[in-house]
Amino acid sequence: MRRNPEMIAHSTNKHVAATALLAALSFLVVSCSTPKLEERQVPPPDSIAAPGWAQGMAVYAIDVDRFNNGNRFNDPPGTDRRRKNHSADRPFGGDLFGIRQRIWYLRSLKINAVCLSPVFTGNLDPDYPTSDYLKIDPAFGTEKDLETVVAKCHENDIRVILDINLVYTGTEFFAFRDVLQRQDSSQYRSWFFISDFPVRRQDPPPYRSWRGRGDLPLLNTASPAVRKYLFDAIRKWTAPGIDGWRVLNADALPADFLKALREFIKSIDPDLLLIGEVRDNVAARLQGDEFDAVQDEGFRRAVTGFFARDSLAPSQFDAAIRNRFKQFPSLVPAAAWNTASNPHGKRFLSICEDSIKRALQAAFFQLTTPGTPVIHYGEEMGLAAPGDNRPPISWEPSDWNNTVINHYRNLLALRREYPILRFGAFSKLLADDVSGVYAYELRYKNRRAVCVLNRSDVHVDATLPLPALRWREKMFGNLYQGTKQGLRVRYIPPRSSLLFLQE
Ligand SMILES: [Ca+2]
Repeated sequence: MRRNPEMIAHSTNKHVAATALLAALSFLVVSCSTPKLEERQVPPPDSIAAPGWAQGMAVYAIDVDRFNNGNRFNDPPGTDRRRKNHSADRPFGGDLFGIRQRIWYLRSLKINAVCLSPVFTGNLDPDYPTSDYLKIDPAFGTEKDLETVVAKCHENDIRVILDINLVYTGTEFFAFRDVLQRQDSSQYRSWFFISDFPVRRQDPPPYRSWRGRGDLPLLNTASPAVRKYLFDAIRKWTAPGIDGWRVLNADALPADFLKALREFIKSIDPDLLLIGEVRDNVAARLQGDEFDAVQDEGFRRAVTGFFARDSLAPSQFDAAIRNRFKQFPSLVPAAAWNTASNPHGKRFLSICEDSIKRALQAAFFQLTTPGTPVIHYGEEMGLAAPGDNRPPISWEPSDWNNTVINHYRNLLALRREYPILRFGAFSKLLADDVSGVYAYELRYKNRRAVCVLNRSDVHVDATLPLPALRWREKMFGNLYQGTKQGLRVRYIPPRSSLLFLQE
């Protein structure tokens, strides 16, 4: 696949950016007190070996069933094709061909990679119990469909990352079925954690399972036969040219398995990206022997508290964000996969009680801070989800919220145009609990960008401690001249975000 020329330029200048970022983060470490919890955590290394192509990306996460139904002939039984009032527990019919049909849209958004929800047999169920890791679920399409999506995405400079659930399977998994049939004479008995025979589908089950659910038996990843089977599957699906794997619920997997998984995946191609979905304790996962990047809940918690619920004051938000940065390797900001909401739960806009302004501020922050922003399908169109119903999206532009989609398009285009928004070293400028203003600076190659957020419901003024430079504000397009006293910004609209680039 053709590499983005800017990425290559970045890798040659990585040391400069890295030094600036290290300096900024060292300052943060010195200036923050360390909570007790963090003392027990492993400190992040300075650097880990993440592929260069993954630096500075914006990722679009797709729930394959809900994204676009491109082929009605493979719709599973019980499909509910309604986009509005869709039943949460029924499939929508989305498939790989549907993704192929919308690559033009993904390209127009200027995202760099797509991350697809698990597509193996059994993964139509949103708990992703797998019954065969070696086959694509027929509801999603065929192996050829996956190959075509990968090829077409690559033609359009979009990387493809696949999700995989290695923690548990479904009871239809061939090895589990064999255990049900042959009981303790099954050659697959060691693939699970069976405490008692006979094994039946019952609750509580006589085997270890996900959250005590008998339909989701845990896989024994310590078994060499299980490892061989899973690694063979990963090798098979990596062959069409996918660019990486995101491992779901990675902190439920033993560390020695994760280390072996990394070794295996990197032996196929060191340029494959490996991401772990974890809850917390991210630094332990980023020591260079497990993941290149992690998607945790820290970012979501902080932006929800600050932008959606107003439960964090600017100074508390600042502390939460800086604490989070401390857990990541200072030289690899892309290691932090930043999501605003959980795709299986309430969407950010619904958490904001449909306040577009709050959602736009959170998106602004997500797209202008160190890390890899992960946009869940439809978020950029103003898709709301008040519950866990994973709503399908409409492809009628008249159903999209123009203010929201223009905001995302604008910011994603600015990220492409200005490397400082992807690689800039972050430092706080102002966290004013009285006015509600939070401002931060990004620095890259002796240039500065300044982001100012008014998280209040009134117009406010702010003076930012900056040298007397000339600035272009990119959201409204005005020119500003700083003075010896700093950059004075008057009458900042309620719940708005400003982006100043040094002229
Ligand atoms: Ca379909």
